[in-house]
Amino acid sequence: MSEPLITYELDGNVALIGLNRPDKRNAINDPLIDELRAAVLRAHEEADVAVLFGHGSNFCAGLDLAEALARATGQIKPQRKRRRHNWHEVFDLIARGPIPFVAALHGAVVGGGLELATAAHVRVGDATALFGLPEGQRGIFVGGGGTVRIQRVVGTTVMMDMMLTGRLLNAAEGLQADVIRYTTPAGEALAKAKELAVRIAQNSIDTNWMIINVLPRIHDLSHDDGLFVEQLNSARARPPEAEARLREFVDGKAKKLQENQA
Ligand code: 1HE
Repeated sequence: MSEPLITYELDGNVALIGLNRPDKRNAINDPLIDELRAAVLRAHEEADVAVLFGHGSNFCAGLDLAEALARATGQIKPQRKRRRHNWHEVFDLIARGPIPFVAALHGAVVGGGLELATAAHVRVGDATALFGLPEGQRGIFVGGGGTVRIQRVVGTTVMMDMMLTGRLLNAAEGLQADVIRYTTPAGEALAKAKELAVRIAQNSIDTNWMIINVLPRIHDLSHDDGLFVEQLNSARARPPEAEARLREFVDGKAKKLQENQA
């Protein structure tokens, strides 16, 4: 049997999802997207947080260019019916699903690899990480949600520069542009991502859901509609768990916030 294109492991309440096509630098083809979809849905069922990482020396080289060529030359037939782009579907399952995702990034994080990374909610990059959007050099355009997601993370100016000049950002530049929020020495991104995932898993599941689903939607609303949606959600945040957690603080038994420093 051939190796899976995606590895999956449940470590306590954290799912570890690994891109596993290192000989092709974890380039994303249709079978890999299908396996990623299955892993994400499984994590939704049984984990409270998931970590996304790449096996081998890179996170992900983006779109499988050989498959893209086969499609462009008609060797892969287009589907008879129009349907939602499979990357949009799967990346949205990550970005707007029931659980937060932490991405551990190293080596090349380019094109669709960066689109996938920005579907995650917290991103860690090690010292080897390089972020880029080489679509211009390949004669194609971003298609995995990057115009929406990457543009919101780094802003139009940075994204346009990355796309027009093909410039790669290193870890320090990625940190400055908010592509990542944490950097580590080489080889340590996954350990840091796991540590953050364990910490995130200690939050209320309900609040985590609101953070990843309500916050980005409010970002897209007007001031007035945003405050309205905030009120609907904050009024709803009073499950028995909230009462227990509030009581824990009032009784002086809650963990000190200072323990959460990066
Ligand atoms: C690939 C791919 C790929 C590597 N599709 N096969 N993405 C890109 O434009 C990035 C293309 N890749 C690279 O620039 C480099 O491979 C890397 C910088 C990522 C890594 O370099 P290196 O020297 O470690 O590896 P390599 O020798 O270039 O590649 C090793 C093998 O992986 C080789 O195959 P082999 O059979 O000859 O060993 C490569 O062909 C293969 N490989 N990357 C297919 N991307 C929905 S829109 C999204 C738009 C995009 O993502 S555009 C960006 C596409």
